[in-house]
Amino acid sequence: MEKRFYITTAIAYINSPPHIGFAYEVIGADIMARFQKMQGKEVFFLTGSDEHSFNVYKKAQEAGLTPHEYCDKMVERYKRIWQLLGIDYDRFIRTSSEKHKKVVYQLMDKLLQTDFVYRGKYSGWYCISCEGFYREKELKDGLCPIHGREPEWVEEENYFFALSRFEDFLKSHIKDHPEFIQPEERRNEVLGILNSGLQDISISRRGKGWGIPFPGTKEEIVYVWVDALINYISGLGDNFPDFWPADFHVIGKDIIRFHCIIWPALLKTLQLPLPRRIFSHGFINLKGEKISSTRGNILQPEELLKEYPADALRFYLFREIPFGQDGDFSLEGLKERYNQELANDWGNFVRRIEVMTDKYFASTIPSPSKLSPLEQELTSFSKEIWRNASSYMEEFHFSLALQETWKLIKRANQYIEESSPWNLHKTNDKERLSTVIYTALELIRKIALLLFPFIPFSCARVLEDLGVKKQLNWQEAGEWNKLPPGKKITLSPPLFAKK
Ligand code: ME8
Repeated sequence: MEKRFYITTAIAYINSPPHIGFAYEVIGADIMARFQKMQGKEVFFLTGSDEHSFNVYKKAQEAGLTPHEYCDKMVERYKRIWQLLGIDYDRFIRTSSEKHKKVVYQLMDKLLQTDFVYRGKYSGWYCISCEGFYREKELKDGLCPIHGREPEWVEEENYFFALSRFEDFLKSHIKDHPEFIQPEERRNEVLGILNSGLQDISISRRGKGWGIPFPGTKEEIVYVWVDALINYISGLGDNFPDFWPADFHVIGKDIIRFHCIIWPALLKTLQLPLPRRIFSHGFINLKGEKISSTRGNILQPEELLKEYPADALRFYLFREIPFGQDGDFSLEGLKERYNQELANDWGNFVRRIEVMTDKYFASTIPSPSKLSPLEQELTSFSKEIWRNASSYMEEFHFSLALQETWKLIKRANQYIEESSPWNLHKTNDKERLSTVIYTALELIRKIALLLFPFIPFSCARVLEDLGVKKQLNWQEAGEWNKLPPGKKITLSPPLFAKK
């Protein structure tokens, strides 16, 4: 088994604070990174900021700051929110950092030495929100199909990259590596783009003093998308080339042509291995419309976190929306899932069992005796849940993994009703009572491990209550009898206060 695992998110344009749409992507990557770590992998998780965009430059000017000063402030804000949301990244790469700029410059220099780069004249439409070029037929009623804003007409002489020469290469790479672009719908979309023919792209732009100088030019800067894509290499620092290629680039569906066409073509030209997999998630919408700073319909995690714990947000997004598809964010939905599933189904179960352990066994883990058919059935049921959840996790089917885990939580609650420890206590059936409470504590341990990648704050507390060691292990979520009888547990307040 490959021991290393490298996962990245897109790097955001930081002309506005992170909205829930981008947070969704970063949480998704965090869930995968945590899951892989629990499997004993050496994980490198990269996120960061895409700073050389014109919108960033404009925002800084409006704020009366230099772009650097403006970006420093925004980056602090991003990092603070990621911390609040429990994003356990290894490095935050900034494209304005000297290290990144150096790598970009070197790679551009190398690219210039190939026969895939030539001088040419560009004229066409450009959307500054996408920082992308559009053909006339790609516009929607003359507007950018993603941002709905009017594109600029641009005419410039600059360097071109011969992207059109990569059609066959990309088609056969996608055919030979069906896992390369996920989900399948996006793979088909990329194949569609390839079938309709590629055009060469310009990779240098007339600079406005904010960008990475293009080697050998006086006034040109590296096209911001080429600059940004290289973060996946520069962000590794000394871990390049050991961690390259990336196991997963996690991105939104609006930027697949940059990641699935331009990036692999650049890498191929630079004689570097291609990323193993690119996973594209869908959009978070508000009342059916994509949340975006350009559209101004923003929902900020900062606001939501005043009302709900980070775990609630993390849970809601991934329980509600299959990663890969679009989904609507609703405050009612968040509240309902929080109250019903987190507070009632899961939080109450934990609380009840901890209280009973305290009451019946002075908070000491009891010793189980002979398992009844009820516990035997529960053992095999939970093994099956673990197996299913494991394969769903590998494939980014997070909502299905949670669905499985919820089956176990429901079953666990049912088990307590069926075996009614309070009656066993009344009739002084110590043997049965020990077995039931031990089984219930084991269920908590297993479920908390299954849920840890999703709701790490509360699960860390539960596992700590049970004395589970810090080095969390996914395998152990599939095993029984891990809790040592005789050890004390901690009785904590309820996990989730009802709203
Ligand atoms: O595209 N729902 O930056 P960005 C889900 N800088 N995901 C969303 C979303 C929504 N409503 N809105 C945005 C860029 N995203 C470039 C990336 S990578 C080398 C350079 C996602 O700030 C979007 O799809 O516009 C992208 O993956 C990420 O947020 C950053 O978007």
